[in-house]
Amino acid sequence: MNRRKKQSKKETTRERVALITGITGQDGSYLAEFLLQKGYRVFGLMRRSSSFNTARINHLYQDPHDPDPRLQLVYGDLNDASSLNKILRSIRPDEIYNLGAQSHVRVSFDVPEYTAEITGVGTLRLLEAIRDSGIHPKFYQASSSEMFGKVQAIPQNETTPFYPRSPYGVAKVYSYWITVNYRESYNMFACNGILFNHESPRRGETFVSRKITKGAARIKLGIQQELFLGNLESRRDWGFAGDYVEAMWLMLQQEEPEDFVIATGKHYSITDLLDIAFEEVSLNWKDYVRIDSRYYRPAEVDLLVGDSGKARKKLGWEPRISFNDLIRMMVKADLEEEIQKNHGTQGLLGDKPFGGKWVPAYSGAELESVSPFSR
Ligand code: NAP
Ligand code: F7E
Repeated sequence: MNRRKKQSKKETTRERVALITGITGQDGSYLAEFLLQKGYRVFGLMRRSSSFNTARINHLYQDPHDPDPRLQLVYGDLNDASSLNKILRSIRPDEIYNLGAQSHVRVSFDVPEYTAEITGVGTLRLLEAIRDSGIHPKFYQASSSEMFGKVQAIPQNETTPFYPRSPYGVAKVYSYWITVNYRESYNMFACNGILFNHESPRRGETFVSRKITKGAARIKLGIQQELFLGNLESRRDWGFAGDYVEAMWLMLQQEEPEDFVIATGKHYSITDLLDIAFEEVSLNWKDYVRIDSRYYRPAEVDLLVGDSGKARKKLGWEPRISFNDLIRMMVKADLEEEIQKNHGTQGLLGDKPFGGKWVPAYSGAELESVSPFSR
């Protein structure tokens, strides 16, 4: 408690340093923007990849030869404790945001062990690295509404029991409890943000929202003919990622570390999402959507809807962007991106884009990897 108070006092007088794991992901990119605007020096932990994985943060990139770069990327991996130790000792961050994860629920059934390693044990590695380094940063853990799984109450809040329905959900429950345990055992300022689904034009292309908005845009442009989806009945509480990263930061600015549910409190089905996305391109989704059972999960989460009353009251947080506006924004962004990518041509949103001649070597089914063993 005293240490925490002293820490907050110090923070007002010195430049704040943040470390983000998962900086190349959707949330990492929005959070990096947000913290840079607040004057933080931001370090991003990035894993080595044979192809570039920095598309979402290229606009923030600063030449490392710059005498005072505000954003710096460091190689590391949540699977590699020695890299985490080294990074923490050299950077000595004031705040750590653990957003890195194998974050795809369907894929977690294909790679359950890897998901447990990164999404679960990765959090423990980071917490241990904090202890080993002897620093006292505030710690944010990206917990998930998927932990509620087969929901035990509607809506879900901070006291709702967990019932995860996927290897991903189970791994997140581990990370949630190890974060609570380190808070209670070692007096760490460690918080869980239990975030419900949040999307944006930067959302990974195999999550259902982006798959649909991209599919609608590509179908409108004549690049794709069909869109293959799984279960259209499930319902989710979808918000805008840009709103949600602010909540992460607010949690770490409190006097005491606590866990918070972040959600809009409204839920919609996949068919609602389809209605809005295809209406934006003046098409009827029923003419294009096909069901592919490979996109079903072995165990589904039927309904998630959060009660973020605690965050609204204690953090003063609320979502700004509505579901309708979010999906329309994503479709518009995908139209622009596809036009740029496919011919750099503007103004081709007529009935027969590309003169109706361009034959795509691509079908919607390729958007999401599927396992031959999947049901
Ligand atoms: P995302 O776009 O899938 O980003 C995941 C990030 O983790 C990427 O930067 C990825 O790097 C990185 N990563 C993956 N494996 C790693 C490893 N072994 N070591 C280090 N980094 C690794 O996910 P997101 O939507 O931004 O979500 C951010 C976090 O919030 C995740 O932990 C997710 O599980 C959680 N969450 C998300 C939602 C949501 O609706 N978006 C809701 C609740 C919780 P690459 O770019 O190299 O793949
Ligand atoms: O699926 C159904 C699917 O993959 C949403 C992650 O960010 O949010 C995300 O997990 C729903 C599910 O997100 C397809 O069965 C139908 O019911 O977009 P999703 P998710 O599983 O809710 C939570 C909060 C996280 O923490 C995760 O990291 O849509 N659905 N057809 C489909 N889903 C996908 N992906 N693809 C389909 O074709």
